[in-house]
Amino acid sequence: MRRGSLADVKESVEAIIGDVRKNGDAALFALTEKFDKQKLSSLQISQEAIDAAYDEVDPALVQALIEAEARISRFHELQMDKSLWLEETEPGITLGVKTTPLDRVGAYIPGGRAAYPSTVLMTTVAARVAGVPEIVLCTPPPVHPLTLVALDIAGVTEAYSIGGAQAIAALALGTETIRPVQKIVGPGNVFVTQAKMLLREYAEIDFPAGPSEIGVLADESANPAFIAADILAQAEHDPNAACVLVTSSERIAHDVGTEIEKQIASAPRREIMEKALAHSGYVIAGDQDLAIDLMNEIAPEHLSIQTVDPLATLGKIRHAGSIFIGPYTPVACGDYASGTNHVLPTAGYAKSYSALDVHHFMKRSQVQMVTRDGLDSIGDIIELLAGAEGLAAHAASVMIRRS
Ligand code: HSO
Ligand code: ZN
Repeated sequence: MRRGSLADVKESVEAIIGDVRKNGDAALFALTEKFDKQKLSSLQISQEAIDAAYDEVDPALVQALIEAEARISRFHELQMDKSLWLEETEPGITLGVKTTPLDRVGAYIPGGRAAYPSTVLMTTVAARVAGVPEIVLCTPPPVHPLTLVALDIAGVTEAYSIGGAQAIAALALGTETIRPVQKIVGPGNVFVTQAKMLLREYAEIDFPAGPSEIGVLADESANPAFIAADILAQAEHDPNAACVLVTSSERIAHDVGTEIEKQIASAPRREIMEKALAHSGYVIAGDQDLAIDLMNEIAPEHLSIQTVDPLATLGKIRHAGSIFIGPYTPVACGDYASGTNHVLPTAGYAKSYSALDVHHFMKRSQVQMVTRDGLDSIGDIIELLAGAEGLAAHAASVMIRRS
């Protein structure tokens, strides 16, 4: 995503937000008819519709989703902090952190050409493992049966068939039917992303996520056919996807190019790939350290490390959404089934944002408990600093306890 492209849709998104704010559910029905060409009888997806979806989905696919969900759950459980820790940091002063899940969050799942049941799992399982009791999902109609099965397996508590900026507005502001959420996560097109950015006053968001990206760091030891396959897997996502190979080896750059030509010839999504490749490319760096510096500058959404000592390379990486190490770790592992999350910052935002995880759905309260003796050990400092700030009542709240 060009960061500037959000600005192009700002006015239209503001109009949609204004409409939802003013007209609530009525705006959602009308906008769904206008943009999705669907006349909805209700906004909420019923449990009957979800149950019926199982009959339309290949049982092997249901099983695949169940197994992916189990791995995603396990990895996200590993991220959990203690819900409360307390430590006596000095005599009479006990400090700690209490971690609490958010009460109600929203996940946006894009619709359109493809169904992404894997994204349903990624956004909502992380919230469920974090302990969020109310997980709301929005996705544009018509909703694919696989999406319905996935949201059931993930443990979503409410689902609505609305998409676009209007879905984000409904989640952030609330309507007659949809109560507002505290945070909205999940990928979307520029309209969705712009709506998320504009509504941050009402609901926190994960991060801006645009078209997919892959950066590959490779040296002489890499397998060009594997690299080409990973590049094409990213390129097939979106005509705006971006793929960059940075290597210290001219031969590898050449061989990856040849492999891409070979593999793309029979690829079903060749047209999309070609558009993505048209603004992708490779860089031959003078040495491996320069290659790593450049990759840190790019801060790709996905980073594939194909070097002779990949863990040494990993040590030097500072910015990447998710990192895939060694020849047998295609990015697709993290897209679907290893358990890591595939909702990741793009467009260089990996410099300042983290991959979606349980921490996005939790907040921390700091806790302290001070005894009379403990208060004596810091009382003078408080009284002095409060006096210097002209806040006599602050000082008095300590003095009254010490006298
Ligand atoms: N690579 C995409 C996620 C995805 N891949 C969904 C397949 N399905 C962005 O991380
Ligand atoms: Zn993917």
